[in-house]
Amino acid sequence: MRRRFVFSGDVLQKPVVAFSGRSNVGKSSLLNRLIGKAVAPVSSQPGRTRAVWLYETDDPFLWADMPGYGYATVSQAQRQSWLRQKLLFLEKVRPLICVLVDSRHPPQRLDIEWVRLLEHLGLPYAVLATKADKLSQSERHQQRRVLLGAFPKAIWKGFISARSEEGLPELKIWIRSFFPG
Ligand SMILES: Nc1nc2c(ncn2[C@@H]2O[C@H](COP(=O)(O)OP(=O)(O)OP(=O)(O)O)[C@@H](O)[C@H]2O)c(=O)[nH]1
Ligand SMILES: [Mg+2]
Repeated sequence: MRRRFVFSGDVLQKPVVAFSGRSNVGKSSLLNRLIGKAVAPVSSQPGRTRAVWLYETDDPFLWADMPGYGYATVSQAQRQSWLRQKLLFLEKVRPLICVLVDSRHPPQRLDIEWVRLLEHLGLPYAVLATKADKLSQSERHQQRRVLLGAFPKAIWKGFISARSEEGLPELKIWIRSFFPG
């Protein structure tokens, strides 16, 4: 890893892949696995990532870890401030977005609203069903159908696990192919 910095509204020199989703869904854990180093702080308490953090590696693009949405433990003022920062980031940077959803639950209202916002802005997005290590075969089967129905416009979909590393090689290949150096 070369450096990490908070998005401050400046123009960036490289394209960006960004990880978004509900608080605690596993964004920072996934980023650490993909980069191959524990650079992003992880916590079992929601609301750990408190700004849009950018990570520069040897890849020809930047990785972005975003604050989560959807947890009442975070104050209303804090949520508003994160939302403003996230909107500025989406509009100015126009990243490739990965929307992480918990594979054990059906998509939540806030996930659907987030995806609608991305579609409204014309941003391409992938849907990653996280913590797949916790799914039984029958749950996986069921969830596959639910996700296909809920996110027909996603340009890539897959089950992933930062714990077992399921799905990560394929995801890495797909992200890298999106940004040919
Ligand atoms: N079983 C399992 N647990 C995971 C996985 N990925 C993350 N976790 C756990 O989920 C919790 C939240 O992980 P984070 O990576 O901090 O989640 P986040 O989405 O970045 O959360 P915020 O920054 O608060 O929005 C931690 O306790 C992780 O250990 C996974 O693939 N499998
Ligand atoms: Mg985080």
